[in-house]
Amino acid sequence: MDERPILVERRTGYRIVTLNRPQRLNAFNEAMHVALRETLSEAESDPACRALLLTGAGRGFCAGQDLNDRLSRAGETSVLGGALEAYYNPLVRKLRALPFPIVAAVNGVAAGAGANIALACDVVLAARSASFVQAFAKIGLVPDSGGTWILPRLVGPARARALALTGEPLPAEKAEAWGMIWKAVDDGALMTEAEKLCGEFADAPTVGLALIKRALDESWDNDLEAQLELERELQRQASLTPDYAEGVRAFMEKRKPRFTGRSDPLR
Ligand code: T3D
Repeated sequence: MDERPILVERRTGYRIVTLNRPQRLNAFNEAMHVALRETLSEAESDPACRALLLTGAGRGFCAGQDLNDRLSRAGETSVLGGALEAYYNPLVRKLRALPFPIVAAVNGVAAGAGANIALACDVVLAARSASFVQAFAKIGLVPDSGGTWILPRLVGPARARALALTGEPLPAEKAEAWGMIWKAVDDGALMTEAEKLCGEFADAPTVGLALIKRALDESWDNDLEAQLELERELQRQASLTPDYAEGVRAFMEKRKPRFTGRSDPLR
């Protein structure tokens, strides 16, 4: 068995990143956090990487924090906060800010921070057998990794409250019906569908997609006036990319565009 906590497979234009602690349902320990951080930074600095697929090894996606690391020998628990500041919060910020789409392929249970890290990705596909569990309330904690921010925005306040307060698992199909994820797919089709999507993103106008991510994220804090201003500015930036020129040319010539994903402005 491969002992590395994060596995990376390079494909043309994208990378598959696998959380790899299957015996603990891919729960996070420090080594996994550090390896994931390095993996995301490497992907970000590689201009050939234009999308990323995040999934889990074995039967789970991720069970959040490894609780073995939270119990001392004396049977006492630890005071928390430090790990959020050092690892979980930077991870969520990074996933939201990466300048290309992140597809989560949720292959099994996603619990605690594992659920909210999946929801921080741009497009969430889940196997029909998967479920999402805001497990925090069951152990006396508060949803973290952005859960209290993103859940009400995705499913509305009533459902977010009940999910967070009960810690009840939400099956993938219901998550799709509630608008919490993009799609629930047959278990056997999950990776094929997720890779197909990443392949499409890898051929897409990457800078434009990064600007779309930014526009949607910033919209939560903006009124309409501010958002219209932001759209004007981001559209200006998008229009300077070679991919915009190529997109219009390809449309007029009735052919498939060949996007480079580059940002160098036209002169
Ligand atoms: O710094 C901080 O600590 C703050 C940050 C907090 C972030 C958080 O994520 S807090 C929430 C932590 N996560 C949980 O509370 C979830 C705990 N796990 C579960 O509730 C259940 O395991 C699941 C609902 C995820 C899945 O249930 P099930 O029945 O499919 O599997 P299982 O039998 O419970 O688990 C399989 C194995 O994985 C089992 O080990 P074993 O008995 O086969 O040796 C289980 O102990 C282990 N496992 C599952 N989750 C964790 C874990 N081991 C350590 N930590 C876990 N989180």
